[in-house]
Amino acid sequence: AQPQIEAVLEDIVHKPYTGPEHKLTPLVNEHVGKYSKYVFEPVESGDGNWQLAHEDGDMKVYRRELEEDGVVVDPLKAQHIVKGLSAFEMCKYFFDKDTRLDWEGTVESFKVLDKLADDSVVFHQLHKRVWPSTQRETVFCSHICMLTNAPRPENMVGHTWMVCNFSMEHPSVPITSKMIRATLNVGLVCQTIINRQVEPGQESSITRDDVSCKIIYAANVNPGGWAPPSVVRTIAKREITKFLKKISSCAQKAVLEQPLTL
Ligand code: 16H
Repeated sequence: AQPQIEAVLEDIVHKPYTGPEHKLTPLVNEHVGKYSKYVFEPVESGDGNWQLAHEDGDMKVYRRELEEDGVVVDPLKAQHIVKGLSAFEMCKYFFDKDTRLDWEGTVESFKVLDKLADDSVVFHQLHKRVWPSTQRETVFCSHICMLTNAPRPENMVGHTWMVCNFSMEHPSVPITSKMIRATLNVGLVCQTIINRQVEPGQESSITRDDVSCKIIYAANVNPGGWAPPSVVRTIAKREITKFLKKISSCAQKAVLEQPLTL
């Protein structure tokens, strides 16, 4: 089945949410192009290296144990299903910096370095120090877009949305010896699932009670320096689980009083 899956993933195309193009458009396209395919590579039927690390209700967290130069860089992938909101609403909420600190437990503070367009922003983040290791910082570009031709789960309505966050360098924040520069590539892909039959043309009758958001979250983290493997693995599993739970409940609350946007 592998060549077939590859052919399907090859067809995925991303469309900018708002545009216009900017100086980092080629870099964004390169990352989103690669990551949008990577996120959909199946964990269950793949090369067998993915292990289920944690399961809690609809949430599943998988990891592949991997070390580079002695540093743990385990790829992580998670799936979750969140009731009462759409794919667009979830991605919008994850992308929105103004509510980030409501759910983001790993960040102490952040700064916008560059607003490239409404759909692309560069950030500098200071992460909370994990005792006893050195504090981490990150510089990354965050981009929100729609994916076309992505594999559709059963009972999906509307479009596939994605937020892609990838580490980059920025002249205004050189690497210093005070902190360790960690690097991450993250993809959050969301699709709306409907739990009742809707006749074609009746889409406007869909309400919040009818929908759930299916999330696939993939993260490749390099802590940027040696830390005890067991510590990194424990923290990674704990933080990705906490993150999924927290952002799900915060996003559900945030959209509660608003009309559904599919
Ligand atoms: O995606 C998450 N947060 C985003 C919004 O703040 C930013 C993130 C990002 C940050 C920097 C660069 C690119 C992307 O996307 C939620 C993150 C959830 C945590 C995932 C697992 C973290 C594993 C940490 C292991 C580090 C060990 C530290 C050494 C002791």
